[in-house]
Amino acid sequence: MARPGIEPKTQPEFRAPLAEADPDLAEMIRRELERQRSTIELIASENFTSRAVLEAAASVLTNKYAEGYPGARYYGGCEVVDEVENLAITRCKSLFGAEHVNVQPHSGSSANQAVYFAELAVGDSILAMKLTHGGHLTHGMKINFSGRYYHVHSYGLDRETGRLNYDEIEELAREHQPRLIVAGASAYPRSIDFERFARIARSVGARLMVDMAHIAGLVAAELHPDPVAVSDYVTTTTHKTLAGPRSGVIMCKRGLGKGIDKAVFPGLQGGPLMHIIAAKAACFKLAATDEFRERQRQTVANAALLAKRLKEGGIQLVSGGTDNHLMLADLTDIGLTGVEAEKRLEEVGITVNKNAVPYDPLPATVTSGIRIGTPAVTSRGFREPEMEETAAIILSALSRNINEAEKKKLRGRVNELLAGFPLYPHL
Ligand code: DSN
Repeated sequence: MARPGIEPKTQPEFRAPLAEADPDLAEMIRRELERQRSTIELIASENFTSRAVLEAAASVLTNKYAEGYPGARYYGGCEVVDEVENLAITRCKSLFGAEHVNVQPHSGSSANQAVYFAELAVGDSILAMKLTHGGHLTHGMKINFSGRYYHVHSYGLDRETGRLNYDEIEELAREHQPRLIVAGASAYPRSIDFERFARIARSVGARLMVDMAHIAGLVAAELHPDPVAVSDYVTTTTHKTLAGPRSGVIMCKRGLGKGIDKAVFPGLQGGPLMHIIAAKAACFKLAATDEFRERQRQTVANAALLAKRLKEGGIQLVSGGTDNHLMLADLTDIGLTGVEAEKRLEEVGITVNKNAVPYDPLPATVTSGIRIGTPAVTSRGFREPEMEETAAIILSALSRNINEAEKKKLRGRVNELLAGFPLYPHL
C-alpha cells in the first residue's frame, strides 16, 4: 500500500483506465454490454454470470504463474493461489459429490481432451454422440482432434422419437467394444439416463465419460439425473447453466485422479488461469445456494412453457418438447431454414443459433432448425409472463409474410420487455 501523499512510481500508461489507455477497445466492450442489455438472449449455451464472478475473473490473479498443483508448484509466491485453487476444488467436490476434481482446464474442449489423453492411446475406439444429432465437436467430429486421433463410432437419435435409443447404443457398444463411451450433448432437449449408460459401459468393459456441460447447473440443483456418482469421468464447462466464468472442469473417481492431473499438467497445459479458477470458486459457492437452485427450477419451467407455446403456434420440436433448459425447433414445416430464422429473430432483438436437427438434409452452415434455451433470460429475471411475451414475439417474427413495419413493432416489444430487467446496472 502506498503511504498517503506518495505518488505511485508506475508509468501513467500503466495506471490509466481502459477508456483512456485504449478507447477503441473500451468502446467495443461498451457496445457489447449494450448488445447484451438490449437483446433477449436465448442461446442455450450462454448465460449471464454474476457480478462476483466477473470481479474474480478480472482480478490481479491473472498476474500469477502457478504451473503445477497446490503445494507442488514450479514458481514461488503461490501461497495465496494455492488457497484459491484448493477452495475451488473443495467447493466443486461438495457441490457435485465428486471424489477428485481438476479445476485447471481452460475450457470444456480441453477438459475432454485431457480425459482422452489420460485414458486412451491414439487409435483407441470411442463411442459418442454424432455432432449432427446434438453431440459436440470433441465427441469425435471428423476434423476435430477427437476424430483424427481416435477411432470413433457414433450413436444418434431415433428417427421416430427424436430421443436416444439406449438399446441401440448398447448394441453399438457390443459390436465395437469401445475403450471409452461418451455421454452428454450440446443440443439434446431430454434427460439422459446416465445409469443406463454406466451399465452399458460396464457390460463391455469400457470407461464412461459424461460431458455434462449443458446441464451442469441442473445437476447441481438436482433437477437432472446425476452423472457424477455413476461415471468414471465427468467433464463440464462452467459458463452454461452453471453461470460461472468461461472455462472447464474435470471430475473423476479417486483412482483416476493422478492420470487426469498429469494429463492436464504437464500433458496439455502450462500455467493455469488463476483468475478464472478464482471465478470458478465463486461460481461453485453461488451454485450451492437456494437462490441458484430456484433459478435452475425456473429455467426449466421457462423452457417448458416456451416449448408449449411454440408447439401451439405450429412449430415442431425435436422429440416433441423438452425436459431441460433447451429445445430444438425443426422449421421445415414453416418453410424457414435455421439461418433464415436466426437472422429474422436477430432483426427483432432475439438471439438464438441455427442448429442441425437429426437427419437434417441441409448443411451445417444452413440447417433446418434453431436451438433455443432459457438460462440467460432466467438469470436476467424472466418468469412465466415474460416467457409468454417472448413466445408470442418469436411466433410473430417467424410468420410467413412479416413485413418491415411489423418487425419494427416487434423490436419495440422486445425493448419494452427488457426495460424491466436491467442487466449489470453497476457497469
Ligand atoms: N459450443 C457449445 C454450445 O453452444 O453448445 C458447446 O460447447
